[in-house]
Amino acid sequence: MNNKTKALLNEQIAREFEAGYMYLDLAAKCDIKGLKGVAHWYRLQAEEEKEHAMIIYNYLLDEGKDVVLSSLHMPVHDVTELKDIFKEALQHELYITETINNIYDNAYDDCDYRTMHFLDWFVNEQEEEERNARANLELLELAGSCGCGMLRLDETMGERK
Ligand code: OFO
Repeated sequence: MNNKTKALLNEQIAREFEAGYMYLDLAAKCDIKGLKGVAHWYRLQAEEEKEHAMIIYNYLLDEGKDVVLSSLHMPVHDVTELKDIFKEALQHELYITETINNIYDNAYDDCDYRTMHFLDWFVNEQEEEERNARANLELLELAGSCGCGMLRLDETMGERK
């Protein structure tokens, strides 16, 4: 693994924690609106992001590389409407996909097959992350503006295990 890949993986640890931080923020925004199910969905997502960060953290250590933790930035903007919250989540996942692809490019250029193999999991995961974020937007579209629809959406998202 070259130094650039090592630095990018270290930065990605922060990106994943930031994603978790963002989802916690979105959870709070939904909770305060009474959307407890959506808040639950985002809380679980925040946990998942922490796991993603730890997968990279452990990979670096397993490879005998230094883990260098950096400051976290709050990635979320000032959103209050549920549609904007869902869009924000999708935009963020698209951004995370770009960052993963960028590390992959670097590993590819360096013929770092082990890191490419390691990153394959993240490439697949990002496909799922984007799909989930789009599915939430579709659910919102289906719910429409009536209270019953929103209640159903909240129940559905609250069932996430
Ligand atoms: Fe770590 O997948 Fe979302 O951001």
